[in-house]
Amino acid sequence: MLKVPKGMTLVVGLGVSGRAICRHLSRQGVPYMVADTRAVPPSVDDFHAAHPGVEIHCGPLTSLDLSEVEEVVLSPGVDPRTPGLAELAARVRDATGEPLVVGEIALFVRACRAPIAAITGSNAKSTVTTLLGEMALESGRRVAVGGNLGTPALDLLDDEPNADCYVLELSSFQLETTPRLGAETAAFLNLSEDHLDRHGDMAGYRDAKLGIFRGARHGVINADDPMTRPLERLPAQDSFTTQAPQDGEWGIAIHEGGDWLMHGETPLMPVREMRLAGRHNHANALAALAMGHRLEFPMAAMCRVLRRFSGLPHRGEVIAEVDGVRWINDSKGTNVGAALAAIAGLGPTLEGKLILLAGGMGKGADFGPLAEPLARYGREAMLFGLDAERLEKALRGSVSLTLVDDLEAAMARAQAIAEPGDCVLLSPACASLDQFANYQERGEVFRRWVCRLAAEASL
Ligand code: UMA
Ligand code: ADP
Repeated sequence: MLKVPKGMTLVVGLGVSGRAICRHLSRQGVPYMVADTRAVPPSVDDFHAAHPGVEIHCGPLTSLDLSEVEEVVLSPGVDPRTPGLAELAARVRDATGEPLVVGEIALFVRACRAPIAAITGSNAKSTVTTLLGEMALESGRRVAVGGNLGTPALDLLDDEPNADCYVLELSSFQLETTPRLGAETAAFLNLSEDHLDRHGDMAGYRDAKLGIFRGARHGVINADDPMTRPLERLPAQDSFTTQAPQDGEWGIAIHEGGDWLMHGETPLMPVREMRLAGRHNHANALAALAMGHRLEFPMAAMCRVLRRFSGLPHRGEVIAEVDGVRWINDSKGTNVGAALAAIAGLGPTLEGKLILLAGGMGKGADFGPLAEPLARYGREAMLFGLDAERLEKALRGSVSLTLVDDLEAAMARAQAIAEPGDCVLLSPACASLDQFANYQERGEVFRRWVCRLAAEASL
């Protein structure tokens, strides 16, 4: 059994975060070694070249003696309940009183000297994080944006050591291993089923997400989703709703004959001037505004961002309209809540019907909630990937359903049955990893196929 020497930190995981953790510890002069539970983790040779002399252990953690380890720092993809870690997780470090097993964000909090704005939720994290980052820039702030999205949090400290604000997207995996975040402002956007394979049940998943509020000076919650409420009242709190705002909430109300974004009684801007479409995106805008207001960004600057921001790739992205049929890439719709928001957001805007392309790894989720909006707006759903049959069972009786082998077959069938005015929506309600490297690759397959179709149609 390999013993981790006394005083040595153990980094678990050789992915994007693991490497950022190693770079951070190297900069801090902390001695560490690395473990990865996989027999052959990706790009070990590159790691050796970048960190000569750092020992790497591959395989089960149970074959490591961790009795004298200084601290264990986990990558987000590693479950703290992994065999070999479980009994350590209950212990604290004598030196700091912090748990012995923590994640990358715990190290970030220790080293960060500027206010943190942190965003979590089952969906819309990347959209709100990017919006808030853009609002900070437009307000003349020196901001660094990353976390679960883009640059790993610890690399931000090195890239932007003089940032006056860090905007972080945080996943339940990252929050689960963060003892105290201490954010200046923290938002919990929404909660729907996801990652139950890791967190066990909705209560465990919500608990992990509520970690966003530990030590927060200000919280932003979704008044339309009571599951986003913290268990104890925070020093200051704001809420957003897609209804008329009550008691100083951020919401939407009729003003000058149209829907406006509102802060309490104050109209901010008409929603039709936003480039992002759909009620779910109006909610996202309100969440970003509430956080930006707390950070004292000028309202005019924030509204300028909302007028120009057209969204991120793979999130409700219109790729082309071919023969009157719109093809939309929402490959980032990796869970039921996201697909639901996309279908319910788009459905009412269509002249024709919706053709849904869905499937992949369902992560144990209940697909039942998709049946009602599909029955209302759908023409047909093409189902592919690992959980296609489970989807078929859950959606039976809502729209006609076709099981196909893969996304390309789904697109060919969609093209054959679509009528002018229809919309073909890739919003899979599932992770992509059974048939693709990631959701981006899935979205790119969709994009390339549609671009080819559009080119052929224009000949
Ligand atoms: N793994 C092992 N054994 C190990 C280490 C990793 O089996 O010892 C596996 C994990 O179970 C996982 C994969 O390897 O399947 C990658 O895990 P990782 O923790 O090494 O991942 P990173 O490459 O460090 O990327 C992580 C986030 N990934 C996860 O949380 C799974 C990235 O979020 C994030 O951008 C990056 O850190 C930078 O902070 C991606 C993600 O899918 C986008 N996040 C989930 C989501 O958004 O739903 C939470
Ligand atoms: P995340 O980073 O949480 O995955 P993204 O901003 O990348 O969030 O969006 C992911 C998916 O969530 C997209 O497919 C989008 O259609 C859907 N979505 C966007 N806004 C909302 C919302 N307010 N509620 C539910 N789903 C949403």
